[in-house]
Amino acid sequence: MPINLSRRSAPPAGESTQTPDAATLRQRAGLELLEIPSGEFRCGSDSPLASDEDGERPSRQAYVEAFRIASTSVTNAQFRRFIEATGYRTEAEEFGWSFVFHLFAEGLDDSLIKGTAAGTPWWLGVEGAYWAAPEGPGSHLRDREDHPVVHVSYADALAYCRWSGTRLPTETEWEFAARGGLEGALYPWGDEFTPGGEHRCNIWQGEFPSSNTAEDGYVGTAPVRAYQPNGYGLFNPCGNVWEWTATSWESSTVDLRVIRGGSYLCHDSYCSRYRVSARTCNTADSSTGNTGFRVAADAD
Ligand SMILES: [Cu+2]
Repeated sequence: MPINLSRRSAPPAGESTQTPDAATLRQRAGLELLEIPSGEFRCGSDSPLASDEDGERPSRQAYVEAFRIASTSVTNAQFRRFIEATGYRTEAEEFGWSFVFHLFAEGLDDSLIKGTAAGTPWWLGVEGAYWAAPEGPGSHLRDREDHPVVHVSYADALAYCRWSGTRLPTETEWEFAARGGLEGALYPWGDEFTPGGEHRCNIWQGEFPSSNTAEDGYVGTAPVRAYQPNGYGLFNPCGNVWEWTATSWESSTVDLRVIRGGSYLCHDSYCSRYRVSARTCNTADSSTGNTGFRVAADAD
């Protein structure tokens, strides 16, 4: 049987193949994003619990265009796909270390501990800690494929976004989506922290920073789909891990980016930023065991 040897369909030599569009990139990355309608809302909070210092209070009127956002933060499995496709090295790997919460570093050799973070002695700089070894050398992701990727810097998050046809949400988009359509509520599910005695997010219970009773089910990260989603279908916007946003923190000469949502380390005795309106920042090149990210994209 004759075979067709024509090469007409091959690209002419020297001509680069077309870059796939964002939707194709997202599909290749295995990402499906939720569609968030445009709308106006009160961003921030006037609650006595809200922080003036953080710029959480007073609330202000805000408008967001329709956009898309992931239902969960990026998982270890999703991030691995990116690393395997690109060979990308994260900033934690380039620097050779990352911040690990002290209770998770207990078995490590002292020689791996570079020191503690100023003012937060429970953060240890651990040599060899990075996304695939979140507690340093010898640690692994077995049983945590569906947990949020951590030890990723702002630049790492942007690199993943470029590869996956996405972007980081702005802070305002993040809050609008995290509110899930509720007006002025403290949390993504309402005003009561544990409705009917049921935990709805992953923060710290017990004595911070020495003992976590894990009453909510988790000492460290939880699977990204733990607990119920909010009204827009977002899982864990609050608690679990902090999420990088595209927004710059006001009045700073270094590159500080707003992070939102709080983490499994939030506890009222030290940090109650697990409210949906709460905000803080980190230096863009920081990586820690409690910060990840959630991707977004423009609407069509
Ligand atoms: Cu906190």
